Amino acid sequence: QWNGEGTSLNLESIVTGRCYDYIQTVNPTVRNKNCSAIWEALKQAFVYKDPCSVLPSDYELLINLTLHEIPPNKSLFWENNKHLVHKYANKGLHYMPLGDSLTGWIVDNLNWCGKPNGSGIDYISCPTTEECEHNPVESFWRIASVTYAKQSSGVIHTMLNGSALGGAFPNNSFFADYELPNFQKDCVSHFEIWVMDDIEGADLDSCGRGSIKVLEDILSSKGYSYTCIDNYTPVRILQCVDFPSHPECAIPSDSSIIKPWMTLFL
Ligand code: ENP
Repeated sequence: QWNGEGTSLNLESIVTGRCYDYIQTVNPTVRNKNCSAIWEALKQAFVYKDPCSVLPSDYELLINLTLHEIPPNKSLFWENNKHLVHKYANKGLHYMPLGDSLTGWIVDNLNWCGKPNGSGIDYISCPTTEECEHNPVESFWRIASVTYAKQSSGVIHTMLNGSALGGAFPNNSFFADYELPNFQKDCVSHFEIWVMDDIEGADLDSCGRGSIKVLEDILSSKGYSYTCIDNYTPVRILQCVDFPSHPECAIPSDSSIIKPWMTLFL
């Protein structure tokens, strides 16, 4: 019936299992979460409901039950580079994007929607956001994004894709629509923007031009200070793991990279 994929099979087991895994092994600083209540809160938001009538507010209980501190300076926002962001974030150890917080972790990459009859869950198909805005997955990420931005403090990091066709800072993105408007001015000290081109991609956007300029102007108009860095080296090195022989990833062989301490071994 719908154009999107149906509910992920074994959703209850995956969500509940991810929840226990998160609090016991991924991020044990998060304690005292009730994983069965968390599943029930997700279920009540969509099961037996019309999949085009689920609102962000239907997830309030779920958000409250999964909430924990996002450490200052550890928030990481992004568009169009999910894989790279999560490699760099390293399951919340290096940075904590929404997908590495308990709220995002339990449903990342999953799909879910209801139907008014039968089992109450549609495993065949779910509406896309083009078909209807108020679908269960879109509404979940909207309230999760707003809450995450409100909780974020200190230096806010943002990783954007300078090779993305729609622009590194696209219109109508979660970052533009639900996160940027919800930062708490008093809690945010600075923004750091990393514009990462794909290793084999075009340099379409970079600091100070195109859609990044639009983002920079929005931050300035809101009174935030920011730094913008093109192809931030630590992340570039991580990209090069997948392209070891690409010229872009060559390590200079001349003496300019020989540090004084290295001469001890020469
Ligand atoms: P996409 O389209 O590259 O990737 C969406 C995929 O990442 C979906 O599989 C989704 O899981 C998962 N995901 C993880 N975190 C988010 C998220 N946070 N979000 C929507 N999907 C998320 O990413 P988008 O749609 O452009 O979203 C990027 C946004 O995430 C940025 O605003 C960033 O700052 C934010 P599922 O369950 O849908 O299969 C917020 C919205 O953190």
